[in-house]
Amino acid sequence: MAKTAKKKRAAKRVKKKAAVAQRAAKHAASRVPGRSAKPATKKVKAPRKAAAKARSMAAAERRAERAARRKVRAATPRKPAVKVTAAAANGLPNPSGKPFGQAGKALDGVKILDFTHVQSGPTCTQLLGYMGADCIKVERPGVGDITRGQLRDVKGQDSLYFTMLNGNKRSITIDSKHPKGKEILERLIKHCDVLVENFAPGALDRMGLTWEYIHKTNPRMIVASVKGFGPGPYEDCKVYENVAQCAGGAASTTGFRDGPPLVTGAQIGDSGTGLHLAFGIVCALYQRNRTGRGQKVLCAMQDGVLNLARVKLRDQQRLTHGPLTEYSQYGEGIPFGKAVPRAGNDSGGGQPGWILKCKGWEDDPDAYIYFITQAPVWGPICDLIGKPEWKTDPDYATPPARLPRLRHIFNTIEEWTKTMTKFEVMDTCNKHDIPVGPILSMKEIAEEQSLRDTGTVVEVDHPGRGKYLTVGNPVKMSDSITEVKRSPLLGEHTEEILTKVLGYSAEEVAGIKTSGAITAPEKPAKAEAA
Ligand code: CAO
Repeated sequence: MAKTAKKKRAAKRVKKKAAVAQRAAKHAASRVPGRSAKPATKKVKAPRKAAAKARSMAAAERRAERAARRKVRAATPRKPAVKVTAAAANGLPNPSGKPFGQAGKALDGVKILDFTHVQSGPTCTQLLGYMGADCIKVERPGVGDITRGQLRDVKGQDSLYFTMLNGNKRSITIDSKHPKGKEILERLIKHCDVLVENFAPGALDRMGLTWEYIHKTNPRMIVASVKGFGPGPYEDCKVYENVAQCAGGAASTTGFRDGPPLVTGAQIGDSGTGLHLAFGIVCALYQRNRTGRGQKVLCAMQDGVLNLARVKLRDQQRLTHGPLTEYSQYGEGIPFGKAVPRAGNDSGGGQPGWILKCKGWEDDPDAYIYFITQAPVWGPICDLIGKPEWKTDPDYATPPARLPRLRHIFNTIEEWTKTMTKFEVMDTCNKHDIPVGPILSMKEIAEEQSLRDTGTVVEVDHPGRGKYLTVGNPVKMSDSITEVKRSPLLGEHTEEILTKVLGYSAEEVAGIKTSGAITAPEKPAKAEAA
């Protein structure tokens, strides 16, 4: 009853407002265009009675108009009222009024149960951490991620291998095979959004953490895994970086034609697959917004490497239609075999390139520059290297004419680059839009101020080992600013997570400690690695 009365009053208010608006509109329409809306200073006063009569006639007219409109409305079928605003159309909240960079981070609120170790998985979760996710890294009591002790440079301290891949995470130690440990893990599964792991095939199942169990415990949980191979003949194999580089087609296409296959220093198998997995996780989180449920996300390292080496699969198919003319082997008259050959430093694209010596190359192994003879800047290249006649010489003037002569062309350019340092070549060429790249040593990169300024190279302070350099977030976002935090000590956040995240009482924590589920066994489970 009260509601109906309220509704009636509200309807009345709306009608009244509409009438006022209508009067205002009529008044505006009756004004002579261009004239001020101000009333004229001299008003002709109408006699009172006449004015009252006019007003009541006008009111009667309006009543009649309203009644007519009501009739029309009643006869017209109603459309559902749709309130369209820019934000509501996408189901999004209104745009934040906070300044960019002060509205939190992209993955704020996302909770990651981080079961990763070594490199591929930790790369993925560190990136998610950089984006604001809360990464809870589960490690074996007393042992932790094996990389804590690998390639140690400071005695007794976490290695750079570990610290540079595990920033922006919290560490909890749990023996996942201990009954109490399993109970803690169950709480973590209920609490988190994503479980990320890169154990050997079958290891997670052997812990009892099967997809069926996880999905039943928390249907919203996304289970993301890195494995060496996808389903198939090698699915049960353990895989490390270089195995993936070889199995993914990178090694057979890297190196020089007359040398063995080569692996590359960039960790395309581990870090590359970690990146792919991070992409899959974010997509699964997005899809979960619609479906409400989690899913399995799998990235095989072989697949990740192949994805990065896809230009070589392109060339494999081109090979069936003839020689690969941009490979210097073509210019040298060496026939192609059945598979894509190693192309040395040939540029992978349609613009020929090579690595050339610069001043000081005799003593400095990195005094080189990558030089691309991009077609549109062929003229300036000829002028710079003192071969202006090549601009019109039919043997050099066009890209197809140059292909069989690439070795000679690059040798000639090198005579010029050897007269300058790599940075001088860079400066000179950039003035003419010629694409070149100095071969930067890791020392030069570590000291490069511009990389520090952008947060790509970051110095972090660690309580055990002191200051170290790490690679910050390579993805820069204007509204999600990355703050790089040091890696956690082994089990640094165990108590904090048990009490503040999982709600265990102090007595319960004491019980868990004595149970052996979070503490190191008497004897270390594994000898410290080299
Ligand atoms: N509590 C108790 N046990 C734990 C534990 C914890 N918190 N964390 C790990 N373990 C156990 C696992 O359950 C497993 O035990 P079982 O084999 O008895 O079930 C054991 O530790 C070893 O795990 P693993 O087989 O994954 O580790 P590994 O060192 O033997 O192999 C690797 C390492 C990388 C080759 C393998 O994990 C793998 O192939 N992963 C997938 C591919 C991958 O990510 N490779 C990238 C490596 S980076 O170069």
